[in-house]
Amino acid sequence: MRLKNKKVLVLGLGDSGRAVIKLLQKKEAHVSFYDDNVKFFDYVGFERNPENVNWDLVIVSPGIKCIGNALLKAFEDRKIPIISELDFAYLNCRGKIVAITGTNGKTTTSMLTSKILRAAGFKTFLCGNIGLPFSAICEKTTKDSVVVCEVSNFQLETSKFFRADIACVLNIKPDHLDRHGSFEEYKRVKGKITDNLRRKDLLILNLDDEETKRMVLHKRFQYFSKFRIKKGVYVWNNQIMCGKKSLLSLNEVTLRGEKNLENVLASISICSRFKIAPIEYSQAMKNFAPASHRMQKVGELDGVTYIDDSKSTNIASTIACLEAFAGEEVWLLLGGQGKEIDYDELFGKKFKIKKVICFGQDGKKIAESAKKFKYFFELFDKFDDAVNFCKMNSAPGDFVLLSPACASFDEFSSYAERGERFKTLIVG
Ligand code: UMA
Repeated sequence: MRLKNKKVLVLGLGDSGRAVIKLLQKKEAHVSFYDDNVKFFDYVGFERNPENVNWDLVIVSPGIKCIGNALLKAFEDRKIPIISELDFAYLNCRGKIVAITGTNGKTTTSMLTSKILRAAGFKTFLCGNIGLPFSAICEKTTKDSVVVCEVSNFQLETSKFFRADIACVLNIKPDHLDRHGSFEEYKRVKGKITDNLRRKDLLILNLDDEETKRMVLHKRFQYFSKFRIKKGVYVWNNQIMCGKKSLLSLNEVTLRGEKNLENVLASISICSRFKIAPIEYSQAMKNFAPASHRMQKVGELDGVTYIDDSKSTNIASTIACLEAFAGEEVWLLLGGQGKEIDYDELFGKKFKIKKVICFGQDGKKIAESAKKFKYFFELFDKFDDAVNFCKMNSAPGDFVLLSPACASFDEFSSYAERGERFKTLIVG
């Protein structure tokens, strides 16, 4: 992508914006940025009135909402090209791209996929929503490298060009409705992952998910399933099969819960396109630890087990966690900044929960729903008080799950910070 001497505006100065700026500077573009909260940045100018400049290109960070954005509308009206950070990275990438999206499980699947590919000798880059912007690594790729990119709806929203050689959609459940406005719109944006697929590209879908099973938006697609199916990757006779070939025994899957099994099936579906020997799957699975704050045991205190699932920021993810711990005596820490989601869906499932501990901005709404379904509950304003209550009142053999179904931004800068705070309150 040639941008020498072109006037380029970068919107948002987070990790994505900074990676984009770095690459633009290498390309000798005239770079400026605009950010609602940052007014100064070494080496690059803050643009006070960006709407008045005739930009050659505008590149948008994922955190910036596009619908109803007056600045972007002004650029659009003036026919100034606008692309997403994901597009920009894609246009500067030389390797094969594996794009993994879905409401939940993206990070685990991306990590496991890259681990298997690396173990099998592929030059693999892991990037995207997982934390390292695609723009930070795209220039390092060569024809023989594979980029495993975790793709979020926020990244897809403004994307026009992004295309994957293999695209995988794990599941679609209501999430980020505060940004997208409705589940229909959320689904539409998710579907954008298929927009630019070429005939030879592959779309991998979860047959066990109500939404993704209907998402056959591309001719060349393949399903995976926890049940026996004729084609694709599936479970049969305690084995993970690809067609007629067994690739991994279920006994070797160390991750807990049905949803994690789906993540493993998705990874194997992707990697099976790279003709990898079964032994590589076993090896990769053997030492695979999911990222922090995902159903992670943080410690045991007075016989009580504490689980950090702070990454569960929507109901579907919390449901998956509760399913994984079914049969245990569970205290559920639920709350934070809500995403305009109805909690009746969770409580209506009649999970066995000893007590629901509600906290944060959405605490009251959660408590009302818990009450409606006759659960015992407690309500706290602050996260710390909620956790301390569990510490004081739980009994040996109990499990305390932090699986909040909400974003963390009412009290923390990220779900990771919330998870770390939980850990500190438990193990010091
Ligand atoms: N900003 C504005 N105006 C706005 C919104 C933001 O000026 O309306 C500015 C902020 O002041 C800030 C900058 O934009 O300076 C932040 O940009 P950003 O929100 O795009 O954040 P990045 O640091 O670039 O991180 C992004 C992803 N963040 C979001 O999508 C919100 C990270 O995903 C991702 O890891 C990173 O790019 C690298 O690819 C985080 C996330 O929360 C983990 N993702 C959501 C999720 O997983 O649910 C989608």
